Amino acid sequence: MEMAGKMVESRTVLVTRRDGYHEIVLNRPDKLNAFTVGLHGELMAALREAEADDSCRAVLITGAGRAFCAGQDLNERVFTDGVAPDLSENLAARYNPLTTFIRNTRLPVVAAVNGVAAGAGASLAFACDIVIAAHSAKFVQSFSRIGLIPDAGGTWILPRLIGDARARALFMLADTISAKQAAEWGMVWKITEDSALLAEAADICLRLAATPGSAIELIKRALATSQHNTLDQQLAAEAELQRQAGIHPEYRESVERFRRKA
Ligand code: LHQ
Repeated sequence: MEMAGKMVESRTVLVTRRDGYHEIVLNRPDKLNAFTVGLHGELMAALREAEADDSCRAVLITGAGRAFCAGQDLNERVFTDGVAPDLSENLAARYNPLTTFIRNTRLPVVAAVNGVAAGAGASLAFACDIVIAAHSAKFVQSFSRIGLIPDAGGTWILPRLIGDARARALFMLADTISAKQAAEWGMVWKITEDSALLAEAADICLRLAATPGSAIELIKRALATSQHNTLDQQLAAEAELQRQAGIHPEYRESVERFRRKA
């Protein structure tokens, strides 16, 4: 086991175990951190390792160099060459499990979007629980430019973030959206000065790490069903999740702490 703060280097993903959270850096800066089979494998391994580490209470994902992630590596031959590749296999094997993992993990996942997020790189950011972006970051739904549809959950998540009219136009026109516009539209939680991005992301992770993990996990579960439940169904779901929250020791401990201070 590595000590907190020690960097564990692999080829395309860098992991730093910090106190309370793991920092994961997509690390193909020359190719704007585009997804390859290898990067997918290392990213999933890093996420699974974070989840399995009891001392880890949040995950931070960012990109090395000037980009966050440029989506699928379009030079990865198996997905672009030859006669009619079956792209659904790549989605089923890699992108879909990644999105599902981020949404379902007990850990809050923070994306610090340091530069351009394109295609499935944007979908990755939007799958995360809290997204902050550097002032110079950009978002582009570049899929239609190359004859594809948004994937990795993009057609589900983005309309829910910014509404159908904006998502529909972005998907079809592939306009590049500035970080400022993304914040105004509700695509991201907040934007920061470029130089302040990582400090801000670290601060968010530390605050999440100091929040009862039981609450964070149950909030994620409540939000996962709220989009398709009726109000009555969601009220029932809230009651069940709150029952679970109420019997967790973190609830009793937190209330006792509150009362001692009062
Ligand atoms: C790249 C990439 C890249 C390889 C920049 N691949 N090299 C797809 C297919 C299969 C299965 C399932 O799902 C998907 C989902 C998808 O993600 S589809 C969308 C794929 N991504 C894109 O279409 C984005 C392509 N990239 C761009 O449009 C631009 O590079 C952006 C707008 C991201 C940035 O533009 P610039 O800042 O002008 O940078 P650049 O274009 O000069 O790129 C720098 C280098 O990175 C360059 O390499 P080089 O060796 O010439 O310096 C690019 O070729 C490379 N790169 N994106 N996706």
